[in-house]
Amino acid sequence: MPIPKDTIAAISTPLGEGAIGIVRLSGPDTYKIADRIFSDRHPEPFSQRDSYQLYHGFIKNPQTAEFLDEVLTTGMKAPGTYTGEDMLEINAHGGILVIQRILELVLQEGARLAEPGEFTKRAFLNGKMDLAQAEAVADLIRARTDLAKKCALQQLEGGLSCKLKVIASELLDILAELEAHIDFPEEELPPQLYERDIQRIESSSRILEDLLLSARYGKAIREGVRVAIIGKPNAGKSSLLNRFLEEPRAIVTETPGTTRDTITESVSIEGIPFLFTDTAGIRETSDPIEQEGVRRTEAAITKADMVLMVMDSSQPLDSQDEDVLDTLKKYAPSACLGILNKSDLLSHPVIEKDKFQELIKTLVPLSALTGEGIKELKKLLVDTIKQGEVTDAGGELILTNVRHAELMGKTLADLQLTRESMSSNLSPELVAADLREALHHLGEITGEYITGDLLNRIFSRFCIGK
Ligand SMILES: Nc1nc2c(ncn2[C@@H]2O[C@H](COP(=O)(O)OP(=O)(O)OP(=O)(O)O)[C@@H](O)[C@H]2O)c(=O)[nH]1
Ligand SMILES: [Mg+2]
Repeated sequence: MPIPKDTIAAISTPLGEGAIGIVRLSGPDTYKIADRIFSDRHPEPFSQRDSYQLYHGFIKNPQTAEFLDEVLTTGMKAPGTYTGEDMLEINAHGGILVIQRILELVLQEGARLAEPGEFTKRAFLNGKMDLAQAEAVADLIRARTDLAKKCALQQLEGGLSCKLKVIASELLDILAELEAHIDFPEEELPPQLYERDIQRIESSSRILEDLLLSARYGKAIREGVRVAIIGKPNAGKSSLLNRFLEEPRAIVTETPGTTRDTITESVSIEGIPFLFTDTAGIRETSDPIEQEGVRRTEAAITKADMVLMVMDSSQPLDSQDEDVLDTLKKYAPSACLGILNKSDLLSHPVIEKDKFQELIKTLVPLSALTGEGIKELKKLLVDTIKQGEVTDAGGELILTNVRHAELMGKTLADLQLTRESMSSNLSPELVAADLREALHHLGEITGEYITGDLLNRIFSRFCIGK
């Protein structure tokens, strides 16, 4: 993609009343515009001042001499800037009107209104960061939990790019060797030509596989984990929701059938957002309101990433529990935990594990009333999401971007093909073609190989002014 030659401008702070609003410019005409609209007591023009200094002064319309605002302005000279171009930041008073008028003025003086993410796009095009890093900027702005923020920062600092660079350079080495062999006639090729290369490709694949495994956890961090709390009436579902929230959000009574509608609330556990949905108890009923409630319960199960089936462990399992199990069987959710509630009451009956085994691997005793066992359940929820895939969320790199995960999957498939071609002792030409595909997909993650369309799509996710 060609590097743009025009100058862009945008309001970089949220629109609304605030103490300060910032108008940002980037591009070759930045200082020319600054010289025309900014004035203060210094005699030399703004363009001759030092970079990264804050100047107090005034914004005036040079065509009408109208005074717009008293501001603090910073100029930053290329190439040592965010975009790699000349940049200007005008800190004005934060009213909607003031800041809009300053933007209009810089547009009148020759700047163009920036598209969403265009500043960061320029940073990418000018080689200030690769695409994976640029995408991390958007993730950082959107981060809602500390962990999401940490993952985005790690990616922004080049954590992912660095790993991918090591792999790419290893693959390029192999490719260079293959290309050296291409001109040899077949019979002169050494036996076991590929033996070492197969091993090298396997170890690169392993790194990619590990990263790809972390993507599931990354999705949880980004979008939250949907957990449906289901069970027969009166099992203690609403009590469990309230226990997670540590507040009496849902109505709890001793009358079976209390909850009629689903209630969803979010709770952050170890930095992962969980969205818990309390549901109406599942049972055969002729009450149309309760029937609709049960229908909504079933919808919640289909949407859930994980299901908690709550049972009243103070009583033997009954036909209503069997009905719940039948419903579960129908929707077969991927992860399901059994909650043996009311553990504070006496007479723990032996739960017939066989009945569950197919659907529920783990049974957790707890008391939603006293809170006993809830800590263990929370830990289990987090572990189920991690599933041993990420041993230490603090240190490991976690893949949070769907685009990256897809491309990594493609790269791995290409590497698998390359390995197979090598094992079948195909000619270096053919093996090289497979390997080139892998490098291409890898390069799409960091933006080495990328089309203008895709770039536009990626940056349109950004906010204006970033
Ligand atoms: N002893 C004891 N009682 C509990 C426990 N959990 C819930 N209960 C009681 O069981 C009754 C039903 O609790 P809810 O939380 O309303 O049960 P539910 O599953 O939401 O019921 P429905 O909304 O009617 O389907 C209430 O009287 C609760 O106080 C527990 O762990 N121990
Ligand atoms: Mg309830």
